[in-house]
Amino acid sequence: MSDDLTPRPEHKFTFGLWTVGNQGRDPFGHETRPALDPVESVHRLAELGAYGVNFHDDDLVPPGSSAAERDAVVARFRTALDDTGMKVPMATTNLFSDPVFADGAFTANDPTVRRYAMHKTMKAMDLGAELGAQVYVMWGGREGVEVDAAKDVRAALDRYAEAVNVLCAYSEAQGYGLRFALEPKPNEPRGDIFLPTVGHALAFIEQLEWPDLVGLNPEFAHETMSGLSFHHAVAQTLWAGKLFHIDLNAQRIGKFDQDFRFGSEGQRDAFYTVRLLESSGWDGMRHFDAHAYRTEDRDGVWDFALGCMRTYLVLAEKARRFDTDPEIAEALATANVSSLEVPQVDWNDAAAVAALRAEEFDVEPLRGRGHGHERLDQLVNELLLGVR
Ligand code: GLT
Ligand code: MN
Ligand code: MN
Repeated sequence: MSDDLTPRPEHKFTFGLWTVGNQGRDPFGHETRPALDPVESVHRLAELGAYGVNFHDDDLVPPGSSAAERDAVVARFRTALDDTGMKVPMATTNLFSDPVFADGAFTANDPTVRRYAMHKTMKAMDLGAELGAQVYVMWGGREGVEVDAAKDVRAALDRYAEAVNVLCAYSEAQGYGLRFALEPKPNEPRGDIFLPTVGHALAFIEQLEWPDLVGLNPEFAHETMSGLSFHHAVAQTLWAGKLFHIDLNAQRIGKFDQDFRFGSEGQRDAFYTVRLLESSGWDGMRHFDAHAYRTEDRDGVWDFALGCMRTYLVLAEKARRFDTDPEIAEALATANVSSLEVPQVDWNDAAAVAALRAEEFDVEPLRGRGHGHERLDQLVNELLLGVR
């Protein structure tokens, strides 16, 4: 049965091979699910209505494969894509699992490790471009420290920028035209990771050789971990013209890296995020970087994947209702929300700036006014709880 909550390719939902393929291993326990064939993931996700899949180099081509083995894997995967119509909009590199990256990849103290990390990324970019990827995510999971004495942070940022510049140069030279999306994360697996938040990463981009080629891949869980608002992070990324990709999932503040099903926690932040994405006209992928609970078998994995997509569609529907509900419109007017869009002073007009300085204000009537936020917020609550 198909309804408004049935995912369809036009919704642009994507999953990483590593998400549905997650086997439930954690720092304390072994795998609870068998490995999943990427070809099966493509077929199952297509049946559920997804648009595409993304991967790390090692998710698709097992490390250590010969050139012939690689080509065979890619050919079989391409057949699955062709059979299902699924796309590969994004690709990335695993620069975190191999112990060679224990001290970092692009920011490892050892120059050979840094060169190897750039080389591995170039090969992964070849693979991604071959399968149609247009966005290249860079999550620097090992770019960080536990021991501050062992790393010069400013030198590490120089080397991080060097790597991004080199990879931009490679993409342009090959004619790949990739847009790079840096993914901030504050901690896990390192004690402190470089570029820990959206704000840090946005500032970093401005120091690069080709800032226009580089944007962000913010993740719900990563901003939430530090107690920050994901919706605000995405809004600022959009405002800067830097939302190149997005990782949707769920996370509770202060907990370990949970990567839960989208909307399973933080539903209000998820709602405001979906409303922002839908109302901004952003045309990127609605990508889920999450995995099923460790308690789940294969069936639970597909319940998880469908759940991510359905919750997005539920929240998009709630956002439409928010925008058409007359009582909410009235409460928004009371809160004077649209007035924030009106600029007050042209800073290029010296007379206007001087006039502001000369202006006299009677602010007394502005004090002690009610802004109606309680009523507005309760209306949002009731909308989300399904009683309006
Ligand atoms: C890893 C990480 C994610 C990143 C992925 C891309 S891999 O699962 O936890 O947040 O987005 O490298
Ligand atoms: Mn995560
Ligand atoms: Mn992520």
